[in-house]
Amino acid sequence: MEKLKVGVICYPSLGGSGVVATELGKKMAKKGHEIHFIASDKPFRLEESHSNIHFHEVKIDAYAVFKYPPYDIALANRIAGVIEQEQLDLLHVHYAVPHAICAALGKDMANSDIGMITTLHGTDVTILGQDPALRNTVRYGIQKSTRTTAVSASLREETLTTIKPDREILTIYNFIDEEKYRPVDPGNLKGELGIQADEKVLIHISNFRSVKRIQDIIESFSKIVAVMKAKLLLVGEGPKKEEMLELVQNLQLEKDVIFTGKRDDLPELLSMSDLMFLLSEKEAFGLVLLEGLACGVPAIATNIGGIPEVIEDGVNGYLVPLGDTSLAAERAVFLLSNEELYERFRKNALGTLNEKFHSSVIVEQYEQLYYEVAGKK
Ligand code: GMT
Repeated sequence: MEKLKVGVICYPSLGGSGVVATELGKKMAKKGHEIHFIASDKPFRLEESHSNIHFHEVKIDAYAVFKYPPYDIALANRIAGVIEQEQLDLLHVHYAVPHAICAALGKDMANSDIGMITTLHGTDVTILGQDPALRNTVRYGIQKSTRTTAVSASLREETLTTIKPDREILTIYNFIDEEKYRPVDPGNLKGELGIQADEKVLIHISNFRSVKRIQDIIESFSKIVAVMKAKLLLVGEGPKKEEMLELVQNLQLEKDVIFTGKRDDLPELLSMSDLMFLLSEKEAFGLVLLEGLACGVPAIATNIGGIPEVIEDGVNGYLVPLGDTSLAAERAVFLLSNEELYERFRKNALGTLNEKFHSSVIVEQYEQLYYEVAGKK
């Protein structure tokens, strides 16, 4: 089969959409395709180089005439340049706003009719798409795309209902790198973090945005730690961190809640954890759940968005209604106190990735779509 030249547009910073874009690009490069990342920074997981991977930086200069640096225009201009210079076969755009619009503009600037795929990741639809000022922009981006995908059936449904595009939307689930995320030996990590051998470890990993409702996790943990020996690891950085530090102080939980900051050793941290918490109010998929499951960590998660497509209630975790911190605590205590049940959940967690979320399955789905959109075989 002919190899393709693909332009990939994504947010390079910490976040699931950037991770998925990067991991997919790496897998496609290994399959022999030429992948051109076009972004404001090198995507943060693009650490290893591969001869099929290229990075085209979008430089955004500040000019006195602009109140805000014109990221969108600079990106469109760079996309146009790369289409022409590299003779791309297609574009794969992650996150609708503004990326799909920039890609459409870039194609127009280059006078190009190459196909373009837009992958919707979540808040591009569930938050930006709710804003009347942006809804038409999201719809425009979808209409300009040859094909649009959503990372869960729930996000697909929500897009069809709220954005009402007159285009089909395909569900292609997220995936993770199974070679990296698997049960590993955490060494003395527990000791280094001041966790005793007989304490259960609960973990939450996120960008600490308000949508993650970390206050619910802390509240739920306060009920758990009242009845069993446990520590809560809060991994990541973000706008809500200060407020969460304060809440922990107010609840006098400083001894048992550990803020680790951003960490690179996620497989080790997950491998020493017993249970993941994700109590978000919106979550199109919840990539971090897959990372946890792959390391054998079941989850307590909210019954919203795409989460029920990843966590099966009573199988690889428990689902709870948004804001029900008592039920979240009750389920956690029940699972952590019952060894046999826990072992079953852990086994099921590890098995979750064998079928519908395996990278080989998902990469194949994207590759087929790439060929279809590029009009090549
Ligand atoms: O939309 C966001 O909040 C950011 C975005 C990201 O770039 O991490 O997260 C979304 O995309 C991820 C990857 O597809 C999903 O795993 C997250 O569930 C989704 N976040 C939300 O829907 C809140």
